[in-house]
Amino acid sequence: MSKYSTAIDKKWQKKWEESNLYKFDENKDGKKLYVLEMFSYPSGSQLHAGHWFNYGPVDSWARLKRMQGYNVFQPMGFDAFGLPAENFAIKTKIHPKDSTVNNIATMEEQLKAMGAMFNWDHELVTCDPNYYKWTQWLFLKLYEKGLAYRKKAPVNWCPSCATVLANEQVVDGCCERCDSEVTKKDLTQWFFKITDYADELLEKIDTLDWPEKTKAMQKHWIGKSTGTEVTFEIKDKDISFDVFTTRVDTLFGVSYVVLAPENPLVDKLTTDQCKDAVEAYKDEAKKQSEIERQSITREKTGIFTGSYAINPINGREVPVWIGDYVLATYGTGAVMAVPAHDERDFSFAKKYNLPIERVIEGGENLPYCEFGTMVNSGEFNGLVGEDAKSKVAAKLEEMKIGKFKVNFRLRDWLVSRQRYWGTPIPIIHCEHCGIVPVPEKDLPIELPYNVEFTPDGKSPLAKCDDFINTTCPKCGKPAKREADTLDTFVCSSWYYLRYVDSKNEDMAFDSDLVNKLLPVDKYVGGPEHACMHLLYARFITKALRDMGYVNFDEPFKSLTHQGLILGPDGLKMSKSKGNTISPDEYISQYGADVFRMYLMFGFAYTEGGAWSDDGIKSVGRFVERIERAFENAFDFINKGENKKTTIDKAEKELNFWRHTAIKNVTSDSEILQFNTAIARMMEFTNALTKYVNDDEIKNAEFLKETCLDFIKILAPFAPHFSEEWWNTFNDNSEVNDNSYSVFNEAWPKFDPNALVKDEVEIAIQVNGKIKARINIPSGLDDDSIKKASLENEDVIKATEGKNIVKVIIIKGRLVNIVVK
Ligand code: ANZ
Ligand code: ZN
Repeated sequence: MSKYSTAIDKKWQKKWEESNLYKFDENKDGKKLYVLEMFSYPSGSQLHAGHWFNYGPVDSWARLKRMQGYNVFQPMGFDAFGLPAENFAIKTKIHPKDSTVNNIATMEEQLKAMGAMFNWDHELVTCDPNYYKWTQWLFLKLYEKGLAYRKKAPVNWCPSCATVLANEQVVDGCCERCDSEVTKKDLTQWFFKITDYADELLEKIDTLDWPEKTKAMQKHWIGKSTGTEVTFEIKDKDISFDVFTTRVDTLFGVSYVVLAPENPLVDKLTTDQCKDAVEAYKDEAKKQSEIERQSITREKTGIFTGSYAINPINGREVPVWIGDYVLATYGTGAVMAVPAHDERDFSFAKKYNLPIERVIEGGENLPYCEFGTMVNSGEFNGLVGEDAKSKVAAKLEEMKIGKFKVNFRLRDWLVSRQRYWGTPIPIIHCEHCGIVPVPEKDLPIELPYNVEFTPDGKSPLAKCDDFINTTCPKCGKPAKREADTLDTFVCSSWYYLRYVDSKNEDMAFDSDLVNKLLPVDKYVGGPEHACMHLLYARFITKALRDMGYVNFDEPFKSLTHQGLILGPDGLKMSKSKGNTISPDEYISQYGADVFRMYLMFGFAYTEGGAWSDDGIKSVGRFVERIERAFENAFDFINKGENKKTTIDKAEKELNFWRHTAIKNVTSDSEILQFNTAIARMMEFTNALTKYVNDDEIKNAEFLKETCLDFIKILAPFAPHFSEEWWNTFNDNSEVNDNSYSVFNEAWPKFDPNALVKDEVEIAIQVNGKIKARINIPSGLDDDSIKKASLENEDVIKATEGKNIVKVIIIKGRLVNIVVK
């Protein structure tokens, strides 16, 4: 039975806290290292295995870095506003503030039981007025800069959450939170102008040490597209409109044009005969989500407006249709249709019997969507690809009916929510003065406690008279506060800055301090944030940089996504499936270090996998084995029996495993490859066990040194266990300062000489068949190896009377003698 238990955990947690071991001092020696794990949402289900997998191993990494001499900053806090607490409140009648405060208290306990070296002095909670005061400040700064604005727009509406959603929160047409189908509503909402930064957000991605997949997803979301805007005139009417095309080389092949049903020109274009049908079609289109409309597999529909447009390059008259596959919100909301070379146009033309004319050569079948040689295109015939595009574009430019155009898929970030549990937007609406920002000195605008927050599609704060009624800061007349609250992603878009200076009451953060500690050197969290949090935070950093508050471009230099820990059945853990793993139970059984080490040994960090009870048991046994070896070593050393001073074979052997472990634990952990690092410590344990169990006289000094090195490299992985043994071996009972801790020790360096084994065994083959095995001194040169091989008796026998054609030497392993 192991002596290691939660009692040891608690003992050292208490000592660490009392001695302020992990207090961050920005003036301490060592290069700063900001290690950040995505903060957690305080929910009733508390810390689950996924949190542990995020925080435990990263804490181990941070501890290793501390021992390597870095001045590590690793804060922790809570992303405490948001819908789950509010929905929970609606169900249980427990106020979101009360449930949140409770959940945070429990989670803090759990996080402390983990024994991570979080800098609790820097803790922040986003629903605390001390925090959201500065979220409001951020809003005002963006407003001042024209980066926060209000507009009426068709927005995503989740009927079940009764609130609008950002584009990023709509996944396959459904609400990211509750999976209900999202509809469109015309509403006046607040937006952040993230599109101003589209180009930089795209370009700078390549400078980041992030997972390639995440970078690709963000690039795709930003969606830069370069093409040409071409002007078409309407026949017999004084109306013109632009289309956006990425394939201007197909211009001669346009056989009709299509407008989005919502395009404001539609009413002007539609002839009297077509009016009723067009109106009916528009109503139908409104019911469909943008995602449905973009679906490749769905049958495309449309209707003729009665008008004709003129293709500016060849004067041809083409019918003007409306169709739901054209989106009002992309490009110009109008496309030139080239059925011979575009899938969607092709199926549309087939369906409605519109002409299909090839203007690009290549491939038998239509549509042919690749580049090719222009045909049926007058003076441009024979041109190919990019060259073709730029020549046609130049001609259009010269005719003043075309211009180069860059489009982005990225839309401005919709930040207002019609819900209660969020940061109030610091804006006042005055009948006389319009939109008036709350003066900075009046911040925070506190979220009132007594509010009827059952969702009905209207902002709950609007019904709270005490909150909503105020006076206009400009004219002093009665006015109303903004009733919407901010998307919680606004809270998390800047928290990594506030951590550094989380108690500052006079400003959001001290810029000098932030510039010193940021960017975050290592950020670790789930991949689900690729196009939301990780994009928003980059935008906010850039906006604050342009306002002079920070001096760096990117918030997170290096990013890792931990994998997912699945239930024992290999499925995603969920309460309803009954396959969840409760960390607390395992910890009380095995101790926090075994739990942590199992997570680090049982899974590849970026992959995760299925939980296994056998797995944690075997890590428990591993810890017991180390314990036994340490105990035996400790007893032996204390007896003071042996005075052997020479290092002979047994010591050399153990030393080899010791330095192999130091070397590989260092390099594997560096890249968060903890499972192989622990495997090396298992080998080290075996070697140590063998040495202490050997009845021959041992070298006590060497043994102690070896154990101390082991404790040091084990310490990041099993912090409580290692601290206990460090203090046992060193008898630190009299120490009164912080020098007691193994975490103030320097990380050991490996000795390359110890890794060279004196002798290696090699196999000798004759014509590919093994004839002998010999031991040779390692590092022997090729000529000597050849000589030693040929002198071997078995080899002499096997080669007798034959011609030696060639001797092939594979260093350290094999000699092959080729004979005829
Ligand atoms: C004519 C054409 C011919 C096109 C051809 C493609 C191939 P990306 O790359 O995504 O930017 N398009 C433009 N605006 C649109 C809208 N609002 N809704 C739906 N489709 C729209 O795609 C640009 C292409 O998508 C444009 O180039 C246009 O079709 C279409 F052989 O113009 B193309
Ligand atoms: Zn006013």
